[in-house]
Amino acid sequence: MFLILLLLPFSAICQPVKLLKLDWSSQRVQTEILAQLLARQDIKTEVIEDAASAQWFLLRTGRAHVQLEVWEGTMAKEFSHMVEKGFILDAGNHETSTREDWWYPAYVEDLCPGLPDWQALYKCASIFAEQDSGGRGVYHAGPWEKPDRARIRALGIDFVVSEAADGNALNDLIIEHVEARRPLLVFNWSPNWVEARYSGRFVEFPTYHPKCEQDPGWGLNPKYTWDCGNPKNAWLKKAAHFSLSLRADCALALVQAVSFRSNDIAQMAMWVDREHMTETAAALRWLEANAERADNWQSICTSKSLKDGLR
Ligand code: TMO
Repeated sequence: MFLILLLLPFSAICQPVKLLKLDWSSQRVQTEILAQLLARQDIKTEVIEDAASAQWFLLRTGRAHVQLEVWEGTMAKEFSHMVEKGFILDAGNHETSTREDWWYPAYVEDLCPGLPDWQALYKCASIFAEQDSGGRGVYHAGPWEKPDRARIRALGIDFVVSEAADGNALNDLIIEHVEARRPLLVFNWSPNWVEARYSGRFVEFPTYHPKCEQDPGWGLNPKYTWDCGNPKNAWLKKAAHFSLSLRADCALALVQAVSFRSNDIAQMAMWVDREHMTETAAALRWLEANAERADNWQSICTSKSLKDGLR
């Protein structure tokens, strides 16, 4: 027994698994769920809270080990780069597709005929004008997405960007505008709580292509990049620091096994953002309602093939 303990890599026994808890609700609830599942396997965890913009630095330097919601629309580029460099592992996809882009409540279509086609925005930018926008339309961005100002320039639409500080601020904007039936163009994503409460649509920009980000010659505008929308039917992945593969426990296998579906993710956001449940309470509620799935994921920790793999 003694000998076995000595032979196991020191760091793999002693280091807690550091879970990144970022700045939107479903990700925060998922992180709490994973903390519970790891605790049930006697694996120590530590929760590292930060903004999404800090995640790549934290993962690269091993200050964080797991990020459970990597969204293709806003994070694919850094994620792929980090996987290529070997800093992180692609720990698999959730069973959902995703979208992140400019969104408006359905009643806006009466005021701006032609939507969801983005070209409608040429004619009706002014309905999105606000007090200090000098007659130009305002697009409300969050702290996550890609260069919206570059997209506005490349497509030649008459908009300015206003940045909300965080997800709560965006949620408040959506609620206020919808309740007053005022025009709104805002960053939104799916799955999220919004689609369960309000009807609305994403603006259909020119279809995404990786070249749109890199090659000015690609697309409508020969001079600029970003003349496209974000990907539709995009993936949602889990990222794990490479060191998880060196651990003598089931931490990595468990992260690989965990998979949430659209309705799980929308429900988590609804509980926290609209029903004001704490993240921990939401995590426990999800676990209670989905005990069988959680047990299934955890069964990886007792499976023979995993034990053999670790030997
Ligand atoms: C990363 N997010 C889901 C907020 O777009």
